[in-house]
Amino acid sequence: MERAMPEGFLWGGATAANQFEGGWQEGGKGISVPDVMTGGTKTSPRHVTDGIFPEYHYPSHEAVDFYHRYKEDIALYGEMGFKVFRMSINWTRLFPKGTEETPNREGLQFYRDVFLECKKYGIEPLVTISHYELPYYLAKEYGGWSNRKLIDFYLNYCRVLFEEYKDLVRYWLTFNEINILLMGAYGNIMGGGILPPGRDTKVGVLAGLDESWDEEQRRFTALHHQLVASAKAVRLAHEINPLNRVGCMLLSRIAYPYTCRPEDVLKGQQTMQLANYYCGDVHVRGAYPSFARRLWKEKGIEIPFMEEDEAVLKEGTVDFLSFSYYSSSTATEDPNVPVAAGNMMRGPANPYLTQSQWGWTIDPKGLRYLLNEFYGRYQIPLMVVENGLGAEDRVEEDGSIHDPYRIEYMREHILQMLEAVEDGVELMGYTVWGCTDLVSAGTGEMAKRYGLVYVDKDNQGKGTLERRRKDSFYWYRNVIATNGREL
Ligand code: BGP
Repeated sequence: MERAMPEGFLWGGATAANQFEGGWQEGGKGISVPDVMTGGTKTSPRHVTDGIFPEYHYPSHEAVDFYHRYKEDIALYGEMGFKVFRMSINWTRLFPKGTEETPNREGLQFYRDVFLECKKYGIEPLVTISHYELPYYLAKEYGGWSNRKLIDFYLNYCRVLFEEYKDLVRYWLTFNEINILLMGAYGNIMGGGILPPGRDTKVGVLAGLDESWDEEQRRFTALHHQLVASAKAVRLAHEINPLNRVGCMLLSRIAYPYTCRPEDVLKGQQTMQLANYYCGDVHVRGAYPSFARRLWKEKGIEIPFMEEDEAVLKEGTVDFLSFSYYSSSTATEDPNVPVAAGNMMRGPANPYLTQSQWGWTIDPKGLRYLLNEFYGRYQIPLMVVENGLGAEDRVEEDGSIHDPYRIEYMREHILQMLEAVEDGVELMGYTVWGCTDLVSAGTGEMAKRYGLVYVDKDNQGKGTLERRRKDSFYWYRNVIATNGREL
């Protein structure tokens, strides 16, 4: 049977401003939370510092310089035949502190130029409004999203975006991986802009991302505020332009039962319910799921519901659901099963699957499983907006880069998406993560490369920033040209 994606399928790639753009102090941009995050490695965590200190390397400051090279980058996307380019707006480029009423015109002009450049190649921008880029001022002075006032600052920012780019942007995502706020220190800082209490202030380090510091109540509060903000943004987007299509974005999670013991099956179910449906239900169905009440009670969490919230959530449901998918994990109630080190999702290693160089379990069939799970529950269009392989690449003497491992990873995942489409899933598109090499969010490294386009830059920040096509570039170009018929 010949398989292909549906007509109009949105093939493309995905990036985030703080990992891609650089130009951190140009054009009137303010400081955002990632701008105070140091580089780390596979084995040493990134740190958050209280301000900028010359002894540290901050990878977001230059990133890979999309700010100055966007024409060249977008031309390469045009060459690959992208239909869509997922990118995020750096909030601080428009509102340096986050509290201003009127936006910085230079920042607005930059994104206008980027969108116009996309249009030249027939590429639709898919814009993430908030991708781990909270203004540092809002984090420091307001306590990040744990403060309800952020809803208004965010909506003011959204209004400017929807009005300013009314004729240029159709597809929006309100928050990247909103459910990261369900996950410890990383969720607090990157997702919520909730900074840890100061310590070791001589070197300015507030906390490392792997530290056990956590504030569960504040995380759940922040998440509620984001969900309300997202619902209000959806309504606003539709009011300003009925053609706007607004989606949510989840960090998807699979937790296969480690054994068929009912205890493990339940544990797997509960893990997936919380990770996928706690936020998914609010976004798509307009209300928290039934299991949430028990969870809050058992954790002793109070959700700060305001009178208007119930109606706001009901009325602000999304047009489509998008998610990131890289790997799967397992779940067990048995404390004696060793937890696999380096397995990002944390759980016993799955003996049937292999792992990437960074210890992320590779599971293409999991993507089909997940697409069926989401579609079965929600019955709205889905989009895979992050997927890809972070790996080390080698540049050959003649300048070529052979990355069969990345092609293999993408091929297997696209095959499973084709299967899911056969299963009846309504799939809108696929944007491979980090289509041009960029800074890793988790470790702050350059060595963990996802790109189809190579960027000459190393972990210390050295390199010419020159772009080079990898083998995967040509392969993906053909996949797009044949709409998935030739893999
Ligand atoms: C997601 C983030 C991205 C991206 C990706 C890969 O969680 O939305 O910003 O970076 O993960 O993760 P990493 O960069 O840590 O390899």
